Amino acid sequence: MRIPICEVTPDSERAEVAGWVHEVRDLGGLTFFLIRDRTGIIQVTIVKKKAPAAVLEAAKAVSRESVVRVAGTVKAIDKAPGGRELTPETFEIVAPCASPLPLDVVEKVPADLDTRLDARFLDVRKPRVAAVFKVRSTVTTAAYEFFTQRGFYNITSPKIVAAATEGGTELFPIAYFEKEAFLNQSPQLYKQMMMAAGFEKVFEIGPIFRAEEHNTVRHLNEATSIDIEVSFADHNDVMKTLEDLVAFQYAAVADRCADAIADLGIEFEVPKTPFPRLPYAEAIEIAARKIEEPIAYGDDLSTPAERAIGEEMGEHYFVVDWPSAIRPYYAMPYENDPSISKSFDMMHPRMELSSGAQRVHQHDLLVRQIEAKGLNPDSFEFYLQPFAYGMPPHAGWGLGMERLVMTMLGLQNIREAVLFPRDRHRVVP
Ligand code: AMO
Repeated sequence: MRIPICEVTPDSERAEVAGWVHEVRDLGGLTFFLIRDRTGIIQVTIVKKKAPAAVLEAAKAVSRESVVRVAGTVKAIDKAPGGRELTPETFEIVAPCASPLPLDVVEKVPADLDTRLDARFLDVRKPRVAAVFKVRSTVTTAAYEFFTQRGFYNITSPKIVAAATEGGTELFPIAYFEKEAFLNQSPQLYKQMMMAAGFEKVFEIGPIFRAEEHNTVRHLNEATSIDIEVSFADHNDVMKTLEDLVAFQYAAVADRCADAIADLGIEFEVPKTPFPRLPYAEAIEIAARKIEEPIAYGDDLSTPAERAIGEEMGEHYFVVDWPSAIRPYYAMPYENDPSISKSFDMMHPRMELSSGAQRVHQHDLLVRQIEAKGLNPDSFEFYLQPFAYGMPPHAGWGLGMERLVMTMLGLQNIREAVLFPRDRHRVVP
């Protein structure tokens, strides 16, 4: 019976493995194969004088990256990967691989990101690339565990919607029978409506769509957002939940993904909580001191500003107390100074990872804030209605999955954290 390659040890007597032909080295009388599955690599050694004829025939015919199934005896060998090798009694070609390969899986020939993404299924065969997705899988699973432990309901909100959530122009229109509809930018309105439904603590991990034209290393047109909303909570409560989640996800990766971290060759540290809270006004002062371009109170944090502040902070941190003028209509203003809102961004030194706020839960104030942003309350009727029927105070945030994984693993481009990224130029594969 086939076993995962990682389970073949120097003490094993026999083993049957299946996987891809990673490398072939023919030394005349000896041929070495490296066979790879998702758990590891094993050396298969064929001594031409001793091997059965059928094994020799298959070994001669097989091309790199073909799928093979090999069974035989195991011997401890110091120099081989994992300290053992397999001498095959049977060697079956399960699925041949055409050549030449569009992409070199052993990375002897480096490929640019576009070539890699064009042949993504082959690219992900590289252990170093597969490691990213093993980590991402753990980051996702850990989030489900965290929220389940804390009594959150998992919700799924519609991705086909009629109104903009964030009020911007970043919407993808779609043909929806005789109407126009859009791909949703954020579960924002729906997770808030579930507070009126009495769910108290909800989370969703799902796609968000943003028709942002710019092509950067940290924007996608389809991203994954980890969203929460909590009733009877304020911005401080949900900031605590956010830093706890991020630390929990890092700890899960440290605990369960040692092999992936080793494949990636990175230093991995679980961030310490609590993350510092940096008031927006102070963040602007730091940026103004450190960057060349002018920046003043009331401006958004530009990329160079984020980088300069991140350098100074050197760890995860929150920027808190943003001017209401540059936050969405749903952010709650402070009672004693409505020009500032109970909103925050959570930052990695490299970039923003999350935005959130205590929300406006009073119907009339919300209508006024929608109007103040130049939006039409009529197009938010379905959203506004619950606010008139017993909406508790609530707060929440959205955390970008790809940016979280990108910064966790020190990836240069956000596309590396997505299997099949969608950007300005890429809708295939
Ligand atoms: P915001 O628009 O700041 O907030 O998004 C929250 C987080 O989602 C990620 N993100 C993206 N990642 C990659 N590419 C994109 N185009 C992209 N857009 C967003 C980022 C960002 O910090 N409704 C609010 C959240 C809330 O208040 O609950 C919202 O969507 O990591």
